[in-house]
Amino acid sequence: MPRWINRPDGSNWGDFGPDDQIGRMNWLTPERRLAGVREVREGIAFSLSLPLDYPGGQMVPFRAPPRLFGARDEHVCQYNHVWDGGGEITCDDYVVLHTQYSTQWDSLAHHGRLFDADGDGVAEKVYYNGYRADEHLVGPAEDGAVQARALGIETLATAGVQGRGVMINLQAAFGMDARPIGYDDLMRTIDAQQVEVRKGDFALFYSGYDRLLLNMNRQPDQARLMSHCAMIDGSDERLCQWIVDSGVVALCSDTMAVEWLGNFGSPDPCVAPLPLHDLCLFKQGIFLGELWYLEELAAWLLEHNRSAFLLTAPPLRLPGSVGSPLTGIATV
Ligand code: UVW
Repeated sequence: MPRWINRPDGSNWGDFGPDDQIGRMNWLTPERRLAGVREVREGIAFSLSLPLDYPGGQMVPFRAPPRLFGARDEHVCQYNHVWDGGGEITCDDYVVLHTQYSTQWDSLAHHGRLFDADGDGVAEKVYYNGYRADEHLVGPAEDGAVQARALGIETLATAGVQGRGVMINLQAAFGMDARPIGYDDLMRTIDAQQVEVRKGDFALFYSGYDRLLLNMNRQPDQARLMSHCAMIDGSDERLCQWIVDSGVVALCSDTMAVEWLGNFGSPDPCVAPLPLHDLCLFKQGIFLGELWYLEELAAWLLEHNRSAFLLTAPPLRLPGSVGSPLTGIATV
């Protein structure tokens, strides 16, 4: 039985094969990686991760900062532990880590919707390419355990996340005020900054949110964050069409959600809270990278009148997880 008979309007389900789980990342070919390598001229590398205990606190109530513990068996904690005999000491630890707390990749399992994929007249919970809640995205069990048996982040980890990145510097174009960026604003910025976006690229959007957060020193001021920074607006249909047509394999930014959050929490049921998540993760298989640290890379590129670089940004190969921290590297 096929997983779906109906595919959502504007989706590419099935175009990369009936069992595809990486969507547009299929366009990250050896040729596209070589195009990324050709952007390396100086050998300077930029780390693109925040410290993973940022933003600090619980801006999203169900996401908490990482907590480290000493690893132990029933007898002893292996932390500052002196071995019997020669006086050697060892430390082992483990971490309780919300995979989407800080700098992260969203897998295609992060966001789905109620949709009648099997054509029986009843909407069911489905994800990219018709993968289903309970059958493929399993849980939560009584003890809270969950597992993505399809679309988990390991699908991205094994896709070889290295290619040509392009920076679109919204902060340089629009400053630090909160502003939804639609198609016209985006085209003006791309032209002014001479950004050449090609099929198979990673598109990075810099807003200045990372610096705001870092200056808050793990005590994020939500109201201040919400009243700052330009972000791309998924309610603009022409902008969405540009994302589809551009051929990019991922959208990444230094903000919480990549997209403008002005409609999030609207009581109007016709207003989609996260339209870009819907377009990218559910319909098109375009991965989203959030809360990346982009400040130094964006400044360097601006100063050197450049916008393209080699991006190397694999997630953890953590089977069954719907997201992952990462420490991406941009090489210019
Ligand atoms: C938001 O937090 C709104 O986005 P995400 O769930 O993708 O992190």
